[in-house]
Amino acid sequence: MNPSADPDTIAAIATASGRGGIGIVRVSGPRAATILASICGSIPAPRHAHFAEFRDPSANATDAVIDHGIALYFEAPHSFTGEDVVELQGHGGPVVTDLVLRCVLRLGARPARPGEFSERAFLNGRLDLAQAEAIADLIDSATEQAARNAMRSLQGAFSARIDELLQQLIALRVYVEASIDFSEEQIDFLADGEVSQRLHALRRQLRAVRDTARNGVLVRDGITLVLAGRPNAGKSSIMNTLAGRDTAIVTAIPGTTRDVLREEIAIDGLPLHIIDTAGLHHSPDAIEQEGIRRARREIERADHLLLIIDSSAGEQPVQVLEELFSTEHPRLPPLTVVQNKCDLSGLTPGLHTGSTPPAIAVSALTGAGIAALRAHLKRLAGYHDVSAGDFSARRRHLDALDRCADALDAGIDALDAHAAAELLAEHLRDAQQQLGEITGQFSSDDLLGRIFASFCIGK
Ligand SMILES: Nc1nc2c(ncn2[C@@H]2O[C@H](COP(=O)(O)OP(=O)(O)OP(=O)(O)O)[C@@H](O)[C@H]2O)c(=O)[nH]1
Ligand SMILES: [Mg+2]
Repeated sequence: MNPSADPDTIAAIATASGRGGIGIVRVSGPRAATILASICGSIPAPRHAHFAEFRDPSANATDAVIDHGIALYFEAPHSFTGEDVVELQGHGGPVVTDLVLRCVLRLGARPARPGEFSERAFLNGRLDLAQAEAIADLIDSATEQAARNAMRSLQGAFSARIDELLQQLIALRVYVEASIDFSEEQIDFLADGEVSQRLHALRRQLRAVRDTARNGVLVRDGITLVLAGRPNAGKSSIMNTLAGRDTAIVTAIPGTTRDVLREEIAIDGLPLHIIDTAGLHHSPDAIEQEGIRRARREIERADHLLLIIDSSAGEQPVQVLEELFSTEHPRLPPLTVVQNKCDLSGLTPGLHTGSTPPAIAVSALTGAGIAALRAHLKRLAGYHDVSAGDFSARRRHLDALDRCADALDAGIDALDAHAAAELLAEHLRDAQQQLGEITGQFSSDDLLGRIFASFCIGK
């Protein structure tokens, strides 16, 4: 039998590509132990580090030893994937690690797809979907807060909150379904206030979980902020001040910035993707025109727009807005006016409450008002500083929580309208289905495919 016909054993290099101290080839599936025996000569005791030569059985005697290092064997089901897993920890060079991997593949494994180890861990019940996603989020974390949140989700903090909601929802469903079965007593069942009370309590808890999850999404993804305005208003100066470094060139010459510049910063754990753009005006210059076109494209995609105006030149927010955007931008993102150069204009630095859109006076030169701008950015994102109860979450989870909330609301309406118990039961079933999508109880293959495809290979 051709061993490579066995589709169930997967292998991949689990360490980052390039040179390093150690390179790990990971194998999972029914042939893992046999492959290990072929390469190392024996199967070491499970979960014991075993120093061995890694031999290629198909090579001639002089070239047989391709590396040496630590072999680890995790016997099913006590492994990450729940299957037999082998790790060959050799020297971390791209060529030597690849030699080991190729040898493993020749012995009957096939290359793993991105995320396939985690997918198997999920399918074998070693972790739920939200936890599996947290692994990818932990690896991709751009800030310390994001990493801490992802670790909490991986440990099950998010899943535990979802399970808590699920248990209550299931208990409520049982109660309502029972009222259908005993239909003569149906009116009493639903009208005694118990169902309504529990539904509302569930709705409140769901809102609390959603708030924390939304913060988790913010910590993971951040918000995109575009700085735009007329030439010379101080856009690049504000970007540099927010970033704390001289990323953009600043000069007194209007039209200094011509291309789109990007900077990543974090305000108390909230990632901000800041985009500095060319000053908007009617320019005959072809390069500037292209810069302005790009600026407008970024504005359309942004989560928030900071309209920078030069308050010392007497620019009025409404006037600038009309001039720059009235014809060409039917749909602007939410925006804040930043009245820059308040050191020259004499405006009091800080947030000026009561104006629409909100306006903040700052000086990129002296730093006055910048703290207020940072605080404002946090507030408008709806971000709260990360606390110990937080966890990482994704947009997908928020959508599922929202659909669950809609289903519960529909249930509350049905109850208030004295609709048939069957209708309420149907809404509750729908709500449970939505929650189940988060942890993967009700996920379609299609969804799973999309989620795990975004992982890295070897994870
Ligand atoms: N006094 C004062 N000068 C400032 C302030 N902010 C920026 N400037 C000056 O204004 C000029 C233009 O600043 P930039 O940051 O290059 O302005 P910009 O909006 O990026 O300009 P373009 O890229 O040309 O569109 C520079 O000479 C800055 O030093 C401020 O708050 N106070
Ligand atoms: Mg500039």
